[in-house]
Amino acid sequence: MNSDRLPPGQQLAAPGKWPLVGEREPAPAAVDWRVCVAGLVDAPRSWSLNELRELPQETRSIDIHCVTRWSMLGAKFTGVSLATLLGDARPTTEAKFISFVAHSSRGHSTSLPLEEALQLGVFIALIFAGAPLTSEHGGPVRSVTPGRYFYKSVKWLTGIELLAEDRLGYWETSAGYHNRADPWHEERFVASGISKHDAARILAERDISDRDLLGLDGSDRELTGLQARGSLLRNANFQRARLSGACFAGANLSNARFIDADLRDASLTNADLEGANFSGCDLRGADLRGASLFGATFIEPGRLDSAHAEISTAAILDANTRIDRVALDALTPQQAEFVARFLDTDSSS
Ligand SMILES: Nc1nc2c(c(=O)[nH]1)N[C@H]1C(S)=C(S)[C@@H](COP(=O)(O)O)O[C@H]1N2
Ligand SMILES: [Mo]
Repeated sequence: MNSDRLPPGQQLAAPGKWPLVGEREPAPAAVDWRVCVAGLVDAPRSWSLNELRELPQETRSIDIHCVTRWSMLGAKFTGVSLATLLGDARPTTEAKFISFVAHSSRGHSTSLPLEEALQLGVFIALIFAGAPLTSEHGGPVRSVTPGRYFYKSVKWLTGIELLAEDRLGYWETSAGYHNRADPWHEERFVASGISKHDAARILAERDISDRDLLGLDGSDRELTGLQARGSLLRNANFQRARLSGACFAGANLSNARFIDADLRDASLTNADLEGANFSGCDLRGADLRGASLFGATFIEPGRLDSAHAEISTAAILDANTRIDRVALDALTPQQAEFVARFLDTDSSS
């Protein structure tokens, strides 16, 4: 059905549910919200919301793909094309990159090559599904970049800056997100800077708490009781690793792979498990309370239709596996249905 519109490794979010990702609110707003275009342009200028509404509006149906593996197809946004704004501001010939800056407490931004932004048809959205964009989803105005992971679409847009050199955005610098972000090529994260040899040395210490180890390869290792409290392990590979009794409390394991790993009695409390893959992983006695589960996988989606899911593709859970029932809201319906079978009502807090 929609499989030709779903890039590799993505799953549909629950129908009608638009997950909230990243910052939840803008910085306290000035009364008069303006979007300005500045930097390498002939005519720097800014628009109030009313002035934006007076420009030619377009409505576009966009397939949203979040790097944490949920997708929402056919999201209807209405707003002004970037080309319209740049037609007025006129980038100089030196302008090669464009940065979209949010009015947010962490000064969030993201960037694109200018030519690519125009080719992709970036636009500035004020309306979602016929109603003003809600604040949590970037209202009053956000950028929308079709054809890229959704972190290339900034919420609470106030600044558009034309640049000669690229200026990496928030996720691209602080989280190792890939700067090209093409979902069809799964450009989620930059490659790990840690060699397999260094990974072995680091893991031999048995305590990697609070360390930044993006993309660490711990596959096939004997890591029983590993201490990884608060460590940054986005995109880490723990395929088939023996991790029973390990502690990942508060760790960032976004998009980490635990396929066929042994996580019995491990603690993953308050961990960021967005997009993590637990197919075939033994989670008996594991504690996932307080963890964020957007886009997490517990059973390979392809196997869900068959009544007899192959055992190797499904996580192993039991009544001692601790997962907050509310956290299931972040899963796709199929994943939630699979996990819910194992939760007895007493163990969900
Ligand atoms: N200002 C701002 N914009 C942002 C983010 C953020 O944290 N702050 N997160 C990005 C990411 S990673 C995603 S997936 C989308 C999420 O938008 P949503 O919360 O409306 O789904 O916003 C993007 N734009
Ligand atoms: Mo995202």
